[in-house]
Amino acid sequence: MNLTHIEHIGIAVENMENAIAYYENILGLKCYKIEEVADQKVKTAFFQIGQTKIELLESTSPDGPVAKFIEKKGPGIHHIAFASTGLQECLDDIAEKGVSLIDKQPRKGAEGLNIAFLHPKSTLGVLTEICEHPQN
Ligand code: CMX
Repeated sequence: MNLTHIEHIGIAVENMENAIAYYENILGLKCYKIEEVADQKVKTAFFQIGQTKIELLESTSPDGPVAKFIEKKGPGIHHIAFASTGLQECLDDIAEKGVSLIDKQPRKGAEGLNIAFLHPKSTLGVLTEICEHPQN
């Protein structure tokens, strides 16, 4: 098990344009990329801060996970993503310890990362993502 740092924090937003304006004009960060992840039914926007990114998430469909999250809990922190080296090994280790995995195997996420989610019911209510740069 080798987690190295917080890769990003995912934040569910209702309106991407307003959210980008807040991060740029109030906090002085710069949005360096907007990317749609079709299979997750989200549009994402990224800001770098140190080794970590902020990932804004706007749903592209009323039945997507981010739309459902906002409906239940309102906008706000949606997930935390840890960078790892050896993602499959991490997942096997976590599963062996009894935590339920949403993704048993890595899949492709935004920014070309290999990613997998752990179920929030198994992780003290925090949707947790483990990710890995493809070259690791
Ligand atoms: N954080 C904490 N709890 C969450 C949650 C989140 N982000 N999303 C859902 N939940 C909770 C709900 O509140 C609900 O709890 P209760 O039963 O106590 O009400 C429970 O999980 C089930 O929620 P649901 O709305 O019925 O949704 P589903 O069970 O259909 O799906 C989940 C929940 C986590 C399995 C699903 O959202 C998922 O697979 N998420 C991973 C993928 C994802 O979130 N993609 C978007 C981001 C993509 C990206 O970053 O690129």
